[in-house]
Amino acid sequence: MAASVELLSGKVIRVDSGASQVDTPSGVLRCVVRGRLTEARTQDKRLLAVGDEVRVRPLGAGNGAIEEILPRRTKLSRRAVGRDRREQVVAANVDQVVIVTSLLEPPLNLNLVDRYLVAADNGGLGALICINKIDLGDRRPAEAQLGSYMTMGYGVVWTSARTGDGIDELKAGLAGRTSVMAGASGAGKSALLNAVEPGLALRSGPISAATGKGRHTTTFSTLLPLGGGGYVIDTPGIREYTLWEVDPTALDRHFPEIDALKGGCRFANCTHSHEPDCAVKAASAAGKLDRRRYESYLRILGGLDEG
Ligand SMILES: Nc1nc2c(ncn2[C@@H]2O[C@H](COP(=O)(O)OP(=O)(O)OP(=O)(O)O)[C@@H](O)[C@H]2O)c(=O)[nH]1
Ligand SMILES: [Mg+2]
Ligand SMILES: [Zn+2]
Repeated sequence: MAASVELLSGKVIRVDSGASQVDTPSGVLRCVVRGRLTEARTQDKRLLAVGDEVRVRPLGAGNGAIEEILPRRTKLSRRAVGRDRREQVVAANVDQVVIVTSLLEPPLNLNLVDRYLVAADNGGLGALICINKIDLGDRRPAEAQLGSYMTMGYGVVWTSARTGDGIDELKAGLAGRTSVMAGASGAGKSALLNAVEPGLALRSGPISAATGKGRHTTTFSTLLPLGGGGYVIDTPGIREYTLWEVDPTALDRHFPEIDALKGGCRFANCTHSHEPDCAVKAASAAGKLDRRRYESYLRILGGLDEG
């Protein structure tokens, strides 16, 4: 009788339609997913996500079969783009999202930062805001805009992958935990990781002179171990980020400064958009609430209503 082969514990480091890569105590294995598992989780666009903890049956010659996907501690999800509107898990079992936006080229995008902050909070993740490419211009106007985030307690790091400014701070923010880098294409996610850890040698590419946007240089999410401990997931930049399963009546919970005001609204289920006697709207009109953040809230709320 053949001895039963023990299953290995592994971590998914890359997801591919054919075979995914799983880091196990026996090295990185190319793995297929067992057929019976593919029947479950039909809600997900993909069954597996980078960062998933799995149990693998080794098949020899560097191959394996994923027998079990362990429950996810946390996840960063979005709604898939295009026709397929199912959930897409961008990363599983991560502790924080590092939201990268460049100061310039492409321009600062705080509305995207706000979306990611909501997604992070909704998925049980921390967040670190990273303003990159500070070598390209005056950062003072951006500092004024970021002030309200710092007041709310969000960490903000100012970096230049080119000059090395702020890289030690980013490195300290990544150490010892699992992070996912997120943001627009061309913001410098891969360049930052190369600056933090030159051995990674990730591809980083110029933005388009014609559109001023990135060219989607990174095409796969990959989980990378960090020398000082911890992991980081580099992801492909996105064009749009549509939230997944955020309850419109609870969106305000993900905006700490709006959440703090809503007790003064006439209606307990106020969405702070059209209702009378809304304390949030009043605070915005009186200049007591960052107007741009309030507009960002309303824009996200409008998108959620589309369903
Ligand atoms: N001046 C300047 N350029 C930078 C900086 N960081 C990145 N870049 C440049 O910006 C371009 C885009 O960088 P990437 O690292 O490929 O950006 P990305 O966010 O990984 O983009 P995708 O993989 O497409 O999502 C490259 O030409 C980088 O050299 C920076 O701090 N300053
Ligand atoms: Mg990249
Ligand atoms: Zn209200």
